Amino acid sequence: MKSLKLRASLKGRHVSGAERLVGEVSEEIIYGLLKRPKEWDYLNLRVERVDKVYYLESSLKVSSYEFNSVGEARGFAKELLRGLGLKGEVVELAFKIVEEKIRRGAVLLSEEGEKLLENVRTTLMDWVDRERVEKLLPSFRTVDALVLATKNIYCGVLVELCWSDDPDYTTGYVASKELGYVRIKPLKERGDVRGGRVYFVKKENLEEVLECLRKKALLVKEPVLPPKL
Ligand code: PML
Repeated sequence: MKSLKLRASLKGRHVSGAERLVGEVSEEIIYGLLKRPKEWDYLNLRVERVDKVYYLESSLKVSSYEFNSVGEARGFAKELLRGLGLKGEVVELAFKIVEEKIRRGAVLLSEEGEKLLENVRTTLMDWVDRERVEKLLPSFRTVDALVLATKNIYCGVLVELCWSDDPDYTTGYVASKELGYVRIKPLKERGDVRGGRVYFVKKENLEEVLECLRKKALLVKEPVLPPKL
């Protein structure tokens, strides 16, 4: 297999990242990646051979909730996180981290709210048949985020909180083994460029989880979807 990773920036600021894990590199795949960033002045595309790939039958189970305001949507997301056993102050910290600034990669927190690591990237994941999955999901962001969150949970992340740094994309999600992939809209106001990811992990599993997130190549076969998304 081949791993393709694209990173683009504008005036020194990261604007787009995308990756694919494919049998063969085609012009179409490269072109598809190059079209991703809206605007850039630096773009890097890295191609690497990957010798061992693991397969997963199905993604996290997807559900979707839409609210009238960011306040209500965040309230719902916070309730989900508290329902998983996280303390109120730790949940608030996770939200503060995502909305604090534009970040590269995820911030890893322990269940007690201790900051374990920053700038962590989940990498080497894709769909077995991406083209088919693209037709089933509402946006390319969902296509990427669902496979990323599925890999996170597979690797031992307990809970993930995420929303995009794209000012036009306000849907975010909470993901965990128990909850699945819960899409929540709007987790931020339109026009806001802040966004990011927080992963909760057990401190004692940190090294193992990181090794998996960074090194284990994973292809997912089926997205598990509700009757209506
Ligand atoms: C991102 O852009 O990195 C986050 C995307 C969140 C996708 C939420 C969804 O539509 O399912």
